Amino acid sequence: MKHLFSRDDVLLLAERAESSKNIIIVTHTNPDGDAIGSVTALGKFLSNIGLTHQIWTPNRYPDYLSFLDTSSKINIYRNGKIRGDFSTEDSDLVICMDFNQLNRSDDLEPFIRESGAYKILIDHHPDPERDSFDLIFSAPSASSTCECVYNIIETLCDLKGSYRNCFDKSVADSLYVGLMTDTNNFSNSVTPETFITAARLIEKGVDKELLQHKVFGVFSEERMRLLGHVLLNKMVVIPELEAAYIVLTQEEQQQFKFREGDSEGFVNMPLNINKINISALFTESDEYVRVSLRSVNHFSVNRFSRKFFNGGGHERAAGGRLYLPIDEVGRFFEEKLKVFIETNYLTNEQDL
Ligand SMILES: [Mn+2]
Repeated sequence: MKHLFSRDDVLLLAERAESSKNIIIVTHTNPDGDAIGSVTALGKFLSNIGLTHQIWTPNRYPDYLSFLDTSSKINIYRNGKIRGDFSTEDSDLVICMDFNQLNRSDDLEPFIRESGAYKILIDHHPDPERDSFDLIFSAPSASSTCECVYNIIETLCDLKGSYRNCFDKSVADSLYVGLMTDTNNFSNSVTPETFITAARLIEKGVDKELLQHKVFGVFSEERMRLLGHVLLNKMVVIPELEAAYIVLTQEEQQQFKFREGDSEGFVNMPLNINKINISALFTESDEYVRVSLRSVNHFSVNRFSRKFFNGGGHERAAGGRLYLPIDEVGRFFEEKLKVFIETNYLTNEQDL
């Protein structure tokens, strides 16, 4: 295994954790498999070495990931209309995972920003908000935050042999789910290190077929029919821009009994069409339109999202938000895509 982070930083993280009385672990809004995988993996490892902690997510996460929360440690700040009692007042250590900008923690952001606690970031997105953290573990080359956490735990176990048996199968299960989901089942952003990590996790007892089924094989009938509906009736293909997009309204979500996580993977579907290299999914919610962007060429959806969609992420996978009526979203996307392709993208293509 290549060490992604310095031993000194890993030791500093361990010392901080060991001397903290109230550790809070936080991840991003609309948590995905890597978010839930990384917070539960780190949480279970901390429990195994005898350290208590709390885990908070800004809002609900998909039900199918709940099997990773083996000791029901995850608190949800905004669960529907009800808000939990998150506070960083008594916390001496806040660990943020799987996001690069504090605003990705949504309603938790002001608490974290104002907290006097020592703040650590563990993440794989480019350009982390460095000023907001005391210690940063950032590895944009890693497939997932779970790959970063694996690397940190392994380094720590090398340094402190007594920790070795605290890295158990349950920790490995969480990490494997993050690897599997953030790489779209080992098809994007994988490096030799990703496969080495996956192999080591399988050696720890991970049942990869079982996890694959638990994560990718538990959709509802309505979700499958919604997928059929969006591909047949909602996907708009723009061949001259090599792009396609899908707009999912709240009305359709109700019609198909939409649950958190049901649209997972939808945005990747148009990319299976020959010569379609950019894809977008727009999902209407009460307060804004959730934006997911993907590309399979040198088009930077990270920069595209930062410029027009109040978000960001990776070069080929990014998210964002739009504050527009849902029926204006398609036109907005087409317009901005044309502008971006004509200006930024073409002039900066060489340095990507
Ligand atoms: Mn991730």
